[in-house]
Formats: sequence, C-alpha cells, structure tokens
Amino acid sequence: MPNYQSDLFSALSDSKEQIYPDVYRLSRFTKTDKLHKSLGPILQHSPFRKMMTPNGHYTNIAFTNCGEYGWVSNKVRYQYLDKDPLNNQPWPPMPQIFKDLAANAALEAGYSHFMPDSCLINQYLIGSKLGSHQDKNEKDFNHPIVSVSIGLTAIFQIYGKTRSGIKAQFPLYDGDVMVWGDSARLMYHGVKSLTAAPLKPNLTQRVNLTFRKSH
Ligand code: MD6
Ligand code: FE
Repeated sequence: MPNYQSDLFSALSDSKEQIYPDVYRLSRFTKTDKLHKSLGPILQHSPFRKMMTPNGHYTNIAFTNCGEYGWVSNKVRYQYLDKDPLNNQPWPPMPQIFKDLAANAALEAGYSHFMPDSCLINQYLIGSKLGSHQDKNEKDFNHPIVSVSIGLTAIFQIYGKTRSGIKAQFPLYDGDVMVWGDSARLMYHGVKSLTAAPLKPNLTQRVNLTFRKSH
C-alpha cells in the first residue's frame, strides 16, 4: 500500500534553497537511518576522538573519518592522512551509500561527477560547537564540499570572507544536505553550541558527514 501521507510530507518538505552565494541547502534530502547504521562498523574500527590542535587545545568536538584520506590535527598542523594515527591502519572504506549520496547531492547543486576521497565524521554532543574556520587543507578548491546532518538540529553560521561578523545563520535538520562550491569554498563558517530537543529526549547528539575531494 502506498503511504500517501509520507509522500505528501516529502513532497512538501523537499526543497533546494541557495542560502548564501554558492551555498545550497537541500532540505530533508536523505533519510538518515541507513547512514546511521553504516556508521557502526566505521566507529568500531576508527572511533570518535578529540585531537590536539596547533593552538594547543583539544578539538571541541570528537571526530573520525572514512574513505581514502582522513582529516586530522596534531599540535603542529592540520592535514589529510591515508592512515588513522590511532591504529596506523587505513581508514575504513567509504560506504557506497555515502558515495552515492554525496554525488547525488552535488549533482542537484550543479556539480557533476563529484567523487569524494574523504568523509570527515563530526560528533556534536549537547554543548559542543565548532568555531569559525575555513576548509583549506584540500589540494584543489574547485571541488565542492557536501555536508550531511544527522540527529539533533544545528544552527550553522556563515561569516563570509572574515573570521567574524555573521552574514547568514540557518538551521540544519536531520537529513538536510549542504553543498558548497566556487565563491563559497573558502568562506569562514561554524556551528553554534548544540542544544537539546526537549520533545526528543532520546536524541543526544548530532553527527555531520563532510565529503571532500582532498587530493
Ligand atoms: C558541521 N561543517 O556542519 C560542520 N565545512 O557540523 C563544516 O564545517 C563544513 O558543513 C565546509 C563545508 C560544509 C560544511
Ligand atoms: Fe568546515
């Protein structure tokens, strides 16, 4: 039996919106239960961890990676490595559903044949935030970045060409996908401190997947 109610819901809620020049938000682009399941074996092999950064502090959020390369930090630099420094083994492979999702989302925003070699997996617990930063450790800024939100709602902030001064602020819900490219590629951005959802007490975290072509 077709489920008319859920069809209607998805028809009403699916949308593509340019929320900043060259930044697209694809609302409720994906269901997240299968993505969540795929994370299990990845986390078993390469668990979430906080890492030291060049400014002498640990990262506010815990993270890990899958794919050919993983983004990591230490007290000297940020870089992409082909092995997990925790176990000196290759990162877990990127699941096919991750690759398909990233390519389909990029295509929706006008970027064909996006083939990420890296998926950074960020874990936000309540109270975690991500400070203003640029993504600039990749070799070629002509490739877009695709980012997928899972779980609790985040408030994403775009600062533009400078580190401060909020130019755009918008929520990212479970299943929302963002695609960045071209003029947006080096814009400063961050995520506000995560807050709990009182009506969904079982939801205690947000996981964000960022897909990149790093090499
Ligand atoms: C997050 N995202 O949404 C962190 N960077 O939790 C990012 O830092 C990000 O979503 C570059 C492009 C898209 C992003
Ligand atoms: Fe970023």
